[in-house]
Amino acid sequence: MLILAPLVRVWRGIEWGDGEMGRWGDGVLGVNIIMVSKNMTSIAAQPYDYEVPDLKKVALVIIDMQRDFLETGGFGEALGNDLSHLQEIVPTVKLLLEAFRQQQLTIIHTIEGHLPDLSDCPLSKLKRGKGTLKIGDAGGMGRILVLGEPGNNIIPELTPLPGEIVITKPGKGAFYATDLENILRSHSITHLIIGGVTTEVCVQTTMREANDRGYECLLVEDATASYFPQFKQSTIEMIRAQGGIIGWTTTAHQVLSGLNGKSVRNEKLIT
Ligand code: C5J
Repeated sequence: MLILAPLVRVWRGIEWGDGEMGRWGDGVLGVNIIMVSKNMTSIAAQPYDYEVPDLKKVALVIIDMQRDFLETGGFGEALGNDLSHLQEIVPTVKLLLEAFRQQQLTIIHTIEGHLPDLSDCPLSKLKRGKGTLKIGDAGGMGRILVLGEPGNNIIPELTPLPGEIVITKPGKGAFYATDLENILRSHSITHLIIGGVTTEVCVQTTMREANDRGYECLLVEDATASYFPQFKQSTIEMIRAQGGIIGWTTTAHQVLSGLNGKSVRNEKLIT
């Protein structure tokens, strides 16, 4: 669509087929040509709105919503953590998941876990921690953080459906020693909407890895949690500081409003 407009903030870019490229800038005196992408989705966010040029390019990435981190008998509890902060976000993550399923958008789940012989677990990781149980030990839900064990599965409320991508990862970041980057490229994904646990460990590591690879990342504040609320808060603040140095943050409500084409800013929900 071609619009002639007087002095305004303008999109200086070009649009083609299924995408566009450009940047916002101040209009000069006179007439500006604004190229508006037909498919643009805008989500109210901090430090400023998050724009998705085409929903085909976005993926919901749900990090490590595993029984090992959220349920008793798992890794999180063995490390002496209070699980309630993580359990609180389950309905919100489910809401996002269902919205993405309804709109048939790309969904990626990740699982942190190791091979049964622990050959993919560095000694440093194995030795670290002062918990009652270590990685590979027999816990209340099978061997701690070992792939295929009951406790290593995603919690039943968020079980992936056939067709949804599941990345198993030996590290904290979802890019390290996984196929994630190839999968994103093959799906032409450029924008990641991220939730899951824990905010300052696997979520933040993944977001930083993604940012360095050129992905536009939006963290959903009420769909992520830490065993330590102050770490969650600090992570949110450091991600969006300095004009969004790592990316954007928003709320699930604002993601859903944006996906429905009615970008709503609910300041009360923004932390
Ligand atoms: C941790 C994770 N915290 N998924 N893993 O060890 O954040």
